[in-house]
Amino acid sequence: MSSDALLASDPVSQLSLAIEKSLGKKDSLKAAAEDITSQQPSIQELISRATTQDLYFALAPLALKRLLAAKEETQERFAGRKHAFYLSMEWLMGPQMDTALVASGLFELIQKLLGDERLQQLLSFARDLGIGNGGLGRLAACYIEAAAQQDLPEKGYGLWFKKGFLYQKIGAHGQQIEEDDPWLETGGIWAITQSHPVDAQNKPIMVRFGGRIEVEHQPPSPEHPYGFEVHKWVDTLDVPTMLHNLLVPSDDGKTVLPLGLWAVTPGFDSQHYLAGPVNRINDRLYPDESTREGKKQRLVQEFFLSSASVQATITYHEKIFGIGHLENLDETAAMQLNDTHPALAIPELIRILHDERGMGWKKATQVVRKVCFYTNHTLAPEALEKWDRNLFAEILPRHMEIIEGLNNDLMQEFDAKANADTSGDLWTLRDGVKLIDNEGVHMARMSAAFTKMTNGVSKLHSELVKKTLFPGLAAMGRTFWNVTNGISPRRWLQLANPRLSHLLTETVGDEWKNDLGTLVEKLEPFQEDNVFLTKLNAVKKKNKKALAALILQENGVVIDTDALIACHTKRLHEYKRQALTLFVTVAQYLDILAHPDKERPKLVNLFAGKAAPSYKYAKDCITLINWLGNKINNDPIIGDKLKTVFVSDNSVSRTQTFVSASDISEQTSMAGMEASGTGNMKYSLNGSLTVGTEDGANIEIGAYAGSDHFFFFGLNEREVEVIKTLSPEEYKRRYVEGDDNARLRGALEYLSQNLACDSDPEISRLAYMANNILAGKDKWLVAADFNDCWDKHEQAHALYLKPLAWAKEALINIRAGAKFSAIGSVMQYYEQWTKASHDAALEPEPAPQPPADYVQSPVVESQQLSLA
Ligand code: NBG
Repeated sequence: MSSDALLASDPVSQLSLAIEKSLGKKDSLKAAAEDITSQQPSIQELISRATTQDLYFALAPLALKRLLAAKEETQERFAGRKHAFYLSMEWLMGPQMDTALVASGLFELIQKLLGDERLQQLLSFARDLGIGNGGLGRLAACYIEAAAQQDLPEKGYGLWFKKGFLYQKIGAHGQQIEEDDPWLETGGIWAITQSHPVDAQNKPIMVRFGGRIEVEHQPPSPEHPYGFEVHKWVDTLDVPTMLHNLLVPSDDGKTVLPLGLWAVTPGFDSQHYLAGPVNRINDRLYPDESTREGKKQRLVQEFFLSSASVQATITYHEKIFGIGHLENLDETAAMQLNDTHPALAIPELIRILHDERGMGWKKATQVVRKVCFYTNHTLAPEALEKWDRNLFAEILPRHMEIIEGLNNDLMQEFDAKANADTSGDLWTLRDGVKLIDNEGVHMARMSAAFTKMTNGVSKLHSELVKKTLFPGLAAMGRTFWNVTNGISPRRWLQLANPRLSHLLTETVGDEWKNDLGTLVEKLEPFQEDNVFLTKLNAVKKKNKKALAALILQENGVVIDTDALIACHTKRLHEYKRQALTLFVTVAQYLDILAHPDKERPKLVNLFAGKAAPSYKYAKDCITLINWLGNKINNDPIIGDKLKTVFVSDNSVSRTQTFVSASDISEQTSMAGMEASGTGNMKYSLNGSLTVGTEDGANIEIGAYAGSDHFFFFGLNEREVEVIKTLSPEEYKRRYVEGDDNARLRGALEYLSQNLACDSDPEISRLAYMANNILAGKDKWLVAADFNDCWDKHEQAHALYLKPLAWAKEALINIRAGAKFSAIGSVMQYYEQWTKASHDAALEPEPAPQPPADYVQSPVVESQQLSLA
């Protein structure tokens, strides 16, 4: 039997060989399409016999083969150029088949072969890749896509997680159930394995853990008249690496960027005391860190990502400049640290430069400060990573020393600055600069102090990062700047909303596909064009049908496609205040019962999002939403006037369906807490009106739309600071008691009473969520913002009753959303990444000073770091 025939013995191979053969014979896709069609009936027969799964596994390799060739070409073209190495713990990439078919040029052919319905089945067949979770992971994905579109040399690095983050199901009480995400079964096919990544000396890239430090005293020499100490990291657990590469293409498939996901080489086995966490490096994203073991697990994962990526970065440079020539590392590399998960890249780079390549300490820190960049994505104290010193020293003893060294340098620098400051004000900021204190080893401070610059992700957030998070470092002259987040137009308009894309292209041409911002001006004339506005409403209605089908399938609830759909979809967190939307929903329910004849649109309140497995409140919130949904959706008096659903297992794919069908985007965080948000941009770009606080990028979206076209509500960040200082009694008096707060009290009391008497203890337990607020215990100021939030919903509902007026507002918000293209944001980063290489030369190492305990003769001594 020939190998072809052997291969072709299963339906997947038969199909893929048949299509490949035709493609191979023809030099144009059109000709190939004709050829394939002329092979009929055989190929059509194959297709009609194939399951969606067969199609998926037959087509993915065909697309991938083309992308791989394009990746090789891209890499050749970029050889020698400065690269941005983008380090991120998570990448929320979303579906792969759609972009792969488009970029490989196969989309139209496959569409022709399969027809629309089967094509849709194919595109939605697989689970999204399980290597990401939320905000910063989706941002990384949008940015690498944008970099590919712009033909920029970027390489992404992350980790491979076999069990993903979590597969969310909903249990009998309405609670979140967490299962392993089986994404690999379908998603693994998109990764191309590189089994033995090597460095510029052809040695395998290994990541080291544990061990101890040996201090060697070197004898005096002309360069070092007093001798010097070498700190050797020995007896380490050396872990071999491999890479799973995903390919991120531009639409035209001419640029394909690699996203390398590090993994421990299979078969690695050890009896070392760190073997447990090392063996679990590729298990799951964000393991529960409420225990010491969990923390250890995360630190091990973070170092694995950081170290391997730093080594790969150095490899790229040394292949160009030779081993050890690293003073000009910034000519070939900018390393973007996406939050602090990869912050260990800083001490690891210093270790390699200083310990392994013999560069002076001062020079090494300067190189790091030219190469590394840091993006902060949160002000939430619990999310700012701090490591316990002992735990850190146990896993990374040499890095602990390096950070101690950095801390000494930093505090000396601070003290010099403070001494020179005549006002004396600086001293109050000193404690906030320390890299190590009672709380542990501060990753965010280290990142802001020892990178070239730090950015926040919206104007407000960047200001707060500088003023409230790092005031000491700002006073020392560290660079802080802002890049407001952006979203990928390909993912969040073209693929998420083909109907709207089509309408826009038909109306103003397709320039927006490359330059989203052009929609701002081009669409303006259509704000008064009723024909266009009617079409816009028709698009939304069709998209609602797809959403209704999803809700029916997932929740068994029928929704009316004329209803106003309000979406609150994002990770569950107290500061994001899903609870506020939930209380407003209760109030809407009670209002309908009390005033059944009031004129109002039918409403659907949709929630989606995952809660971290150890985050109890967030999980309770999910249970409560489902409990409430059950009550409302089954209340015959309510009928289809109000529906409330929680759609499980939120993902990029699901969010695409939500944003395309939504009317109201709920962005209800307590002001000052949401760094930026990108969901707010996605919903706006697809024509939702926002009910939101003055927080994160809401402020900028609202400014572009105009505040009359944006339902801002609640306290702003400065007011929040004031209200937070009220006593619980005063807070309660103002925001819970009295006639003004009757609606909120009604909702809370309804919850409190109905929950308390529920026979299911899992439900009655939840009464605390209402009772706390009734008692004035309201850290996230839900009560303070409730009335305004209610009012803005009422205004929105009234507007929705006038379809053309509503469509006009939707269009204004599409134009505002068009200001937030990831391409614009990436270009801002790129300008800074490439600027770095034109900086001044490194300062020389300071002249050696005799150490206090200077001794003439060299001695070797070994010292075990205390790990108590
Ligand atoms: C999130 C913020 C969002 C922001 C994204 C992307 C983390 C730690 N933070 O407001 O909560 O939009 O980052 O910047 O994921």
